[in-house]
Amino acid sequence: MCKDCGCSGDHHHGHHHNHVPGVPHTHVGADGKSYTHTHEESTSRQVNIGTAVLGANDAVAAANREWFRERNITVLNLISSPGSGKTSLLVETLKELGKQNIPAAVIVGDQYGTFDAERMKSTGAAVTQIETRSSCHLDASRIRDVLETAIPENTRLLFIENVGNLVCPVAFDLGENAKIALLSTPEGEEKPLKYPALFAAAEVVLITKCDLEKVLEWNYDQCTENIKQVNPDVQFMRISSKTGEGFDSWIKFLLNKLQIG
Ligand SMILES: Nc1nc2c(ncn2[C@@H]2O[C@H](COP(=O)(O)OP(=O)(O)O)[C@@H](O)[C@H]2O)c(=O)[nH]1
Ligand SMILES: [Mg+2]
Repeated sequence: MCKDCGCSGDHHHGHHHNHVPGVPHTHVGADGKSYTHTHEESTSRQVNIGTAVLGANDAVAAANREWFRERNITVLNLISSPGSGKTSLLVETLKELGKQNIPAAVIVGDQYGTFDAERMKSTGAAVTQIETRSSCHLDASRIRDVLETAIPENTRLLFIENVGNLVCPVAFDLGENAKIALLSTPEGEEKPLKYPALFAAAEVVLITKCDLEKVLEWNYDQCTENIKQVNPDVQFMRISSKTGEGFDSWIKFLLNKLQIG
Protein backbone atom coordinates (compact mmCIF):
# COMPACT_ATOMS: atom_id res chain seq x y z
CA MET A 1 0.00 0.00 0.00
CA CYS A 2 1.08 3.52 -0.74
CA LYS A 3 1.35 5.27 2.60
CA ASP A 4 2.92 8.40 1.14
CA CYS A 5 -0.07 9.28 -1.00
CA GLY A 6 -2.44 8.93 1.94
CA CYS A 7 -4.50 6.25 0.21
CA SER A 8 -4.71 4.25 3.39
CA GLY A 9 -7.44 6.20 5.18
CA ASP A 10 -11.02 7.46 5.06
CA HIS A 11 -9.55 10.70 6.21
CA HIS A 12 -7.95 11.53 2.94
CA HIS A 13 -5.79 14.47 2.01
CA GLY A 14 -6.05 13.93 -1.70
CA HIS A 15 -2.88 15.92 -2.26
CA HIS A 16 0.76 15.89 -1.32
CA HIS A 17 2.04 18.60 0.97
CA ASN A 18 4.66 19.58 3.47
CA HIS A 19 3.48 20.87 6.82
CA VAL A 20 5.56 21.93 9.76
CA PRO A 21 5.82 18.94 12.11
CA GLY A 22 3.85 19.35 15.31
CA VAL A 23 1.55 22.14 14.05
CA PRO A 24 -2.14 21.09 13.89
CA HIS A 25 -4.08 21.90 10.69
CA THR A 26 -7.39 21.02 9.09
CA HIS A 27 -8.46 19.27 5.89
CA VAL A 28 -11.82 18.49 4.39
CA GLY A 29 -11.97 14.74 3.75
CA ALA A 30 -13.58 12.85 0.88
CA ASP A 31 -16.69 12.49 3.05
CA GLY A 32 -17.07 16.30 3.36
CA LYS A 33 -16.13 16.38 7.06
CA SER A 34 -13.29 18.43 8.46
CA TYR A 35 -10.39 16.68 10.11
CA THR A 36 -7.73 18.35 12.19
CA HIS A 37 -4.45 16.62 12.64
CA THR A 38 -0.76 17.08 13.20
CA HIS A 39 2.11 15.74 11.15
CA GLU A 40 4.89 14.16 13.13
CA GLU A 41 8.55 13.86 12.30
CA SER A 42 8.44 10.13 12.06
CA THR A 43 6.27 8.10 9.68
CA SER A 44 5.37 5.52 12.34
CA ARG A 45 1.93 7.05 12.91
CA GLN A 46 1.03 6.68 9.22
CA VAL A 47 2.03 3.03 9.31
CA ASN A 48 -0.23 2.44 12.31
CA ILE A 49 -3.21 4.06 10.61
CA GLY A 50 -2.51 1.94 7.52
CA THR A 51 -2.51 -1.25 9.54
CA ALA A 52 -5.79 -0.34 11.25
CA VAL A 53 -7.42 0.55 7.93
CA LEU A 54 -6.39 -2.74 6.39
CA GLY A 55 -7.75 -4.62 9.42
CA ALA A 56 -11.11 -2.84 9.05
CA ASN A 57 -11.07 -3.53 5.31
CA ASP A 58 -10.45 -7.23 5.88
CA ALA A 59 -13.52 -7.49 8.12
CA VAL A 60 -15.76 -5.96 5.43
CA ALA A 61 -14.10 -8.11 2.76
CA ALA A 62 -14.92 -11.22 4.79
CA ALA A 63 -18.58 -10.15 4.94
CA ASN A 64 -18.59 -9.53 1.18
CA ARG A 65 -17.07 -12.97 0.60
CA GLU A 66 -19.83 -14.54 2.66
CA TRP A 67 -22.48 -12.57 0.69
CA PHE A 68 -21.02 -13.93 -2.56
CA ARG A 69 -20.71 -17.49 -1.19
CA GLU A 70 -24.36 -17.57 -0.11
CA ARG A 71 -25.38 -16.65 -3.66
CA ASN A 72 -22.85 -18.91 -5.37
CA ILE A 73 -21.19 -16.00 -7.20
CA THR A 74 -17.58 -16.30 -8.31
CA VAL A 75 -15.72 -12.99 -8.05
CA LEU A 76 -12.58 -11.94 -9.91
CA ASN A 77 -10.68 -8.75 -9.11
CA LEU A 78 -8.89 -7.42 -12.23
CA ILE A 79 -5.86 -5.27 -11.47
CA SER A 80 -3.41 -3.58 -13.83
CA SER A 81 -2.04 -0.26 -15.06
CA PRO A 82 -4.40 2.20 -16.72
CA GLY A 83 -4.70 1.35 -20.40
CA SER A 84 -3.51 -2.25 -20.19
CA GLY A 85 -6.81 -3.51 -21.60
CA LYS A 86 -9.13 -4.42 -18.71
CA THR A 87 -12.27 -2.88 -20.15
CA SER A 88 -11.57 -4.19 -23.67
CA LEU A 89 -11.03 -7.68 -22.25
CA LEU A 90 -14.27 -7.46 -20.28
CA VAL A 91 -16.31 -6.25 -23.27
CA GLU A 92 -15.20 -9.29 -25.32
CA THR A 93 -15.56 -11.62 -22.33
CA LEU A 94 -19.09 -10.44 -21.54
CA LYS A 95 -20.12 -10.96 -25.18
CA GLU A 96 -18.83 -14.53 -25.06
CA LEU A 97 -20.44 -15.30 -21.69
CA GLY A 98 -23.69 -13.87 -23.05
CA LYS A 99 -23.58 -16.36 -25.94
CA GLN A 100 -23.09 -19.15 -23.43
CA ASN A 101 -25.97 -17.89 -21.25
CA ILE A 102 -23.78 -17.29 -18.22
CA PRO A 103 -25.08 -14.26 -16.30
CA ALA A 104 -22.21 -11.95 -15.42
CA ALA A 105 -22.01 -8.55 -13.75
CA VAL A 106 -19.29 -5.92 -13.50
CA ILE A 107 -18.36 -3.36 -10.89
CA VAL A 108 -15.82 -0.92 -12.28
CA GLY A 109 -13.81 1.65 -10.35
CA ASP A 110 -12.25 4.73 -11.87
CA GLN A 111 -11.32 8.01 -10.25
CA TYR A 112 -13.84 9.91 -12.37
CA GLY A 113 -16.45 9.36 -15.04
CA THR A 114 -18.59 6.53 -16.36
CA PHE A 115 -16.69 5.89 -19.61
CA ASP A 116 -15.92 2.24 -18.93
CA ALA A 117 -19.41 1.41 -17.68
CA GLU A 118 -20.88 2.82 -20.88
CA ARG A 119 -18.54 0.68 -23.00
CA MET A 120 -19.46 -2.49 -21.12
CA LYS A 121 -23.21 -1.88 -20.86
CA SER A 122 -23.47 -2.37 -24.61
CA THR A 123 -22.98 -6.11 -23.98
CA GLY A 124 -26.22 -6.28 -21.99
CA ALA A 125 -24.47 -7.19 -18.73
CA ALA A 126 -25.24 -5.42 -15.44
CA VAL A 127 -22.49 -2.84 -15.02
CA THR A 128 -22.03 -0.47 -12.09
CA GLN A 129 -19.49 2.32 -12.06
CA ILE A 130 -17.93 3.54 -8.84
CA GLU A 131 -16.11 6.88 -8.91
CA THR A 132 -13.39 6.66 -6.30
CA ARG A 133 -12.53 10.40 -6.59
CA SER A 134 -9.54 11.03 -4.33
CA SER A 135 -8.77 7.36 -3.82
CA CYS A 136 -6.46 5.26 -6.01
CA HIS A 137 -8.09 1.87 -5.33
CA LEU A 138 -11.39 0.20 -4.53
CA ASP A 139 -11.89 -1.00 -0.97
CA ALA A 140 -14.27 -3.56 0.49
CA SER A 141 -16.78 -1.03 1.80
CA ARG A 142 -17.18 0.59 -1.64
CA ILE A 143 -18.10 -2.84 -2.96
CA ARG A 144 -20.40 -3.59 -0.01
CA ASP A 145 -22.26 -0.32 -0.61
CA VAL A 146 -23.31 -1.31 -4.14
CA LEU A 147 -23.84 -5.07 -3.75
CA GLU A 148 -27.62 -4.97 -3.50
CA THR A 149 -28.05 -2.78 -6.58
CA ALA A 150 -25.16 -3.98 -8.75
CA ILE A 151 -25.80 -7.69 -8.84
CA PRO A 152 -28.95 -9.17 -10.38
CA GLU A 153 -30.31 -12.23 -8.64
CA ASN A 154 -29.17 -14.89 -11.09
CA THR A 155 -25.56 -13.62 -11.42
CA ARG A 156 -22.92 -16.38 -11.51
CA LEU A 157 -19.79 -14.38 -12.18
CA LEU A 158 -18.79 -10.92 -10.97
CA PHE A 159 -15.84 -9.08 -12.44
CA ILE A 160 -14.44 -6.17 -10.47
CA GLU A 161 -12.38 -3.85 -12.68
CA ASN A 162 -10.18 -2.09 -10.17
CA VAL A 163 -8.80 1.43 -10.53
CA GLY A 164 -5.84 1.38 -12.94
CA ASN A 165 -2.84 1.18 -10.63
CA LEU A 166 -0.24 -1.56 -10.12
CA VAL A 167 0.37 -0.77 -6.46
CA CYS A 168 -2.41 0.25 -4.07
CA PRO A 169 -5.35 -1.95 -5.19
CA VAL A 170 -3.38 -5.08 -4.33
CA ALA A 171 -3.46 -4.28 -0.61
CA PHE A 172 -7.27 -4.16 -0.39
CA ASP A 173 -9.13 -7.47 -0.29
CA LEU A 174 -12.61 -6.95 -1.74
CA GLY A 175 -13.93 -10.42 -0.94
CA GLU A 176 -12.95 -11.84 -4.33
CA ASN A 177 -12.10 -15.47 -5.14
CA ALA A 178 -9.00 -14.49 -7.10
CA LYS A 179 -6.97 -11.55 -8.29
CA ILE A 180 -6.24 -11.45 -12.02
CA ALA A 181 -3.27 -9.37 -13.14
CA LEU A 182 -3.04 -7.91 -16.62
CA LEU A 183 0.29 -6.89 -18.12
CA SER A 184 0.12 -5.40 -21.58
CA THR A 185 3.03 -5.83 -23.96
CA PRO A 186 3.72 -2.06 -24.32
CA GLU A 187 4.45 -1.84 -20.59
CA GLY A 188 7.67 -3.87 -20.81
CA GLU A 189 8.93 -7.24 -19.63
CA GLU A 190 10.54 -5.96 -16.42
CA LYS A 191 7.41 -4.54 -14.75
CA PRO A 192 6.79 -7.69 -12.63
CA LEU A 193 10.18 -7.14 -10.97
CA LYS A 194 9.59 -3.41 -10.46
CA TYR A 195 6.03 -3.85 -9.09
CA PRO A 196 6.09 -7.36 -7.64
CA ALA A 197 3.15 -7.21 -5.19
CA LEU A 198 0.43 -7.67 -7.81
CA PHE A 199 2.22 -10.47 -9.62
CA ALA A 200 2.86 -12.26 -6.32
CA ALA A 201 -0.84 -12.05 -5.38
CA ALA A 202 -2.36 -13.00 -8.75
CA GLU A 203 -3.71 -16.43 -9.63
CA VAL A 204 -3.41 -15.69 -13.34
CA VAL A 205 -1.41 -13.15 -15.31
CA LEU A 206 -2.97 -12.18 -18.61
CA ILE A 207 -0.37 -10.91 -21.04
CA THR A 208 -2.59 -8.58 -23.00
CA LYS A 209 -2.22 -6.92 -26.40
CA CYS A 210 -0.24 -9.92 -27.63
CA ASP A 211 -1.11 -8.79 -31.19
CA LEU A 212 1.59 -6.11 -30.68
CA GLU A 213 4.38 -8.49 -29.68
CA LYS A 214 6.24 -8.29 -32.99
CA VAL A 215 6.23 -4.55 -33.44
CA LEU A 216 7.33 -4.05 -29.82
CA GLU A 217 9.98 -6.81 -30.02
CA TRP A 218 8.33 -8.24 -26.95
CA ASN A 219 10.23 -11.03 -25.22
CA TYR A 220 7.61 -13.42 -23.88
CA ASP A 221 10.09 -15.82 -22.26
CA GLN A 222 11.89 -13.04 -20.44
CA CYS A 223 8.61 -11.63 -19.17
CA THR A 224 7.32 -14.96 -17.90
CA GLU A 225 10.69 -15.67 -16.24
CA ASN A 226 10.38 -12.35 -14.42
CA ILE A 227 6.87 -13.18 -13.27
CA LYS A 228 7.97 -16.64 -12.08
CA GLN A 229 10.65 -15.01 -9.95
CA VAL A 230 7.92 -13.38 -7.85
CA ASN A 231 5.32 -16.15 -8.19
CA PRO A 232 6.52 -19.58 -9.31
CA ASP A 233 3.00 -21.11 -9.40
CA VAL A 234 1.15 -18.46 -11.37
CA GLN A 235 -0.69 -19.30 -14.61
CA PHE A 236 -0.07 -17.22 -17.76
CA MET A 237 -2.29 -16.52 -20.69
CA ARG A 238 -1.38 -14.61 -23.78
CA ILE A 239 -4.42 -12.74 -24.98
CA SER A 240 -5.60 -10.10 -27.47
CA SER A 241 -8.95 -8.38 -27.36
CA LYS A 242 -8.31 -7.17 -30.93
CA THR A 243 -7.67 -10.55 -32.59
CA GLY A 244 -9.37 -12.88 -30.10
CA GLU A 245 -6.17 -14.86 -29.54
CA GLY A 246 -6.14 -16.58 -26.15
CA PHE A 247 -9.87 -16.18 -25.49
CA ASP A 248 -10.49 -19.95 -25.65
CA SER A 249 -8.15 -20.55 -22.69
CA TRP A 250 -9.50 -17.55 -20.78
CA ILE A 251 -13.14 -18.59 -21.17
CA LYS A 252 -12.20 -22.15 -20.25
CA PHE A 253 -10.51 -20.82 -17.11
CA LEU A 254 -13.68 -18.87 -16.23
CA LEU A 255 -15.97 -21.86 -16.74
CA ASN A 256 -13.67 -23.96 -14.59
CA LYS A 257 -13.72 -21.26 -11.89
CA LEU A 258 -17.51 -21.41 -11.87
CA GLN A 259 -17.32 -25.14 -11.13
CA ILE A 260 -14.85 -24.93 -8.29
CA GLY A 261 -15.88 -21.52 -6.89
N1 LIG B 1 -3.58 -3.61 -29.96
C1 LIG B 1 -4.37 -3.81 -28.91
N2 LIG B 1 -4.92 -2.76 -28.27
C2 LIG B 1 -5.73 -3.00 -27.22
C3 LIG B 1 -6.04 -4.31 -26.78
N3 LIG B 1 -6.84 -4.22 -25.71
C4 LIG B 1 -7.05 -2.92 -25.49
N4 LIG B 1 -6.39 -2.17 -26.39
C5 LIG B 1 -6.38 -0.70 -26.49
O1 LIG B 1 -5.72 -0.18 -25.35
C6 LIG B 1 -6.36 1.03 -24.90
C7 LIG B 1 -6.76 0.89 -23.43
O2 LIG B 1 -7.70 -0.17 -23.28
P1 LIG B 1 -8.72 -0.28 -22.08
O3 LIG B 1 -9.50 -1.52 -22.31
O4 LIG B 1 -9.47 1.00 -21.94
O5 LIG B 1 -7.73 -0.45 -20.84
P2 LIG B 1 -8.02 -0.29 -19.26
O6 LIG B 1 -7.68 1.12 -18.91
O7 LIG B 1 -7.07 -1.27 -18.60
O8 LIG B 1 -9.45 -0.62 -19.03
C8 LIG B 1 -7.53 1.25 -25.85
O9 LIG B 1 -7.12 2.15 -26.83
C9 LIG B 1 -7.79 -0.13 -26.43
O10 LIG B 1 -8.37 -0.08 -27.71
C10 LIG B 1 -5.46 -5.41 -27.51
O11 LIG B 1 -5.65 -6.59 -27.20
N5 LIG B 1 -4.64 -5.09 -28.55
MG1 LIG C 1 -10.93 0.45 -17.94
